[in-house]
Amino acid sequence: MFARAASALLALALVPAPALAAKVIVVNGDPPGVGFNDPTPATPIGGNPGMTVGQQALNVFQAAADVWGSRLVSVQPILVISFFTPLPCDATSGVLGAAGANWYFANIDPATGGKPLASDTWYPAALAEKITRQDIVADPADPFEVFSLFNSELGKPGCLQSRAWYYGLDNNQPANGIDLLAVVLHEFGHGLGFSVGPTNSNRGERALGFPSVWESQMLDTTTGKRWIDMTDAERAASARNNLNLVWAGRKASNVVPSTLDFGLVVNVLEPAAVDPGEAFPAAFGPPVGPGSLRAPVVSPDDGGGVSPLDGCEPFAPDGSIVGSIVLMDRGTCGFTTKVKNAQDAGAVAAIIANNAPGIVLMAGTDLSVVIPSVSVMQEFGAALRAALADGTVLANLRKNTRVRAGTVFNFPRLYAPTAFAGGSSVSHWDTSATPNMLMEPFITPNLTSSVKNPDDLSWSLLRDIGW
Ligand SMILES: [Ca+2]
Ligand SMILES: [Ca+2]
Ligand SMILES: [Ca+2]
Ligand SMILES: [Zn+2]
Repeated sequence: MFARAASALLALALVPAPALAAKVIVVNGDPPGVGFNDPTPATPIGGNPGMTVGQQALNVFQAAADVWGSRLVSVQPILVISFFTPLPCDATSGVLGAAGANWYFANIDPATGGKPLASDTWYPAALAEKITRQDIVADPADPFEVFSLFNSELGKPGCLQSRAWYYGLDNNQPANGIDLLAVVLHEFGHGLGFSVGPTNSNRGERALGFPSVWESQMLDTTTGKRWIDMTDAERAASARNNLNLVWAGRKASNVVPSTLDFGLVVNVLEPAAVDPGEAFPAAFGPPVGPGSLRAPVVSPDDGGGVSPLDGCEPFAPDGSIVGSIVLMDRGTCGFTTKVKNAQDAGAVAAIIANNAPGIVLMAGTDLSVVIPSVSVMQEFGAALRAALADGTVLANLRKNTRVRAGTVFNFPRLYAPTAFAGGSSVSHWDTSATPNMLMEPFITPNLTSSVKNPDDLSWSLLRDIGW
């Protein structure tokens, strides 16, 4: 994800037009035979009537453009140059797409009927044109407000070869399909302004010394400072302050209760000295129910393998686990294997402690899992083990009706893992948001085509920056 920072430009006056839904125009940047011009015959699928792969791709992009266009208001058309091109990829993981504002503008005077931009502040091109109500041309040969790239190699040998783009418009992709519509909606979101912009979030440095329009709404909940008030070093540290960097904009915060589920918490009842731990639901098995699941926590020895605490081997069927919440470490085997081993020994729930910093979300499918399971952070797992070493631990696993998943102080978290991830850190929602949001850094299977609450938070963030 990269974008140019243009230097400040002077404005052109234009005749104002009435406020309308924005027109988002997809510009096909592909050469003959590739991507949008791929002539390979295709069968209509999922509401997409295209008869070639290229036509189906164009239809998906236009659908994404229409979703965003119907939500945003601007008298200026938004030109999105789009390409299918090889992006970094291997057999099991890869970059699906990348996008950004094609230009950032600062200090543009408004046209008639327009409004001024905050001074000395970078705005993504489409938003700058919306607010100032004019076409801002930095380079007549490159008039696009948004650029976007999509991986042309997906599904080919060596690039996520077991997967394929799904061209339907109904979010109904098969298990191996990647919903192109969701990916395009996500990438267009970046291009329209879901990005910290020209501020370098790795080093905290600003382009030409100006903050981006994001910085006044980015709050570090550890220091209580906003990015706009930080030094470069403080911003770089905040970009790595896992779970403690939030979007403090009012519009996004207002729709948190209607959009995000309650968070999960492990409350330790005995011993009282252990603080509660945030918990993250597994993708398999039943959800944690509405009531409290109260039980002793145990950490039984599984008798073998790489570690006796990893739950990868079946537990002895001696009845000692029956009715308990089983604590296991992440690693060595799949999450469903661990939870199934606990279930088979009579556990009522399972807690998997991460073996690395940050959050792990437990993926997997196993319809025979009938007990709820959650992951917790490494530190909390260590606190539980320390308490177990001293004696009995009694806990309840429940929804936290005071905290929405993926928020602090009701502000949604931005993705800020301890190990900075270029292209992912800062300019996404944190993965702890539940249900999964469109603008999380990794695609998830159950996204809708809505960018608005109560399905999604991305439109509300864009409203916070002036859309
Ligand atoms: Ca323009
Ligand atoms: Ca083991
Ligand atoms: Ca999530
Ligand atoms: Zn992204």
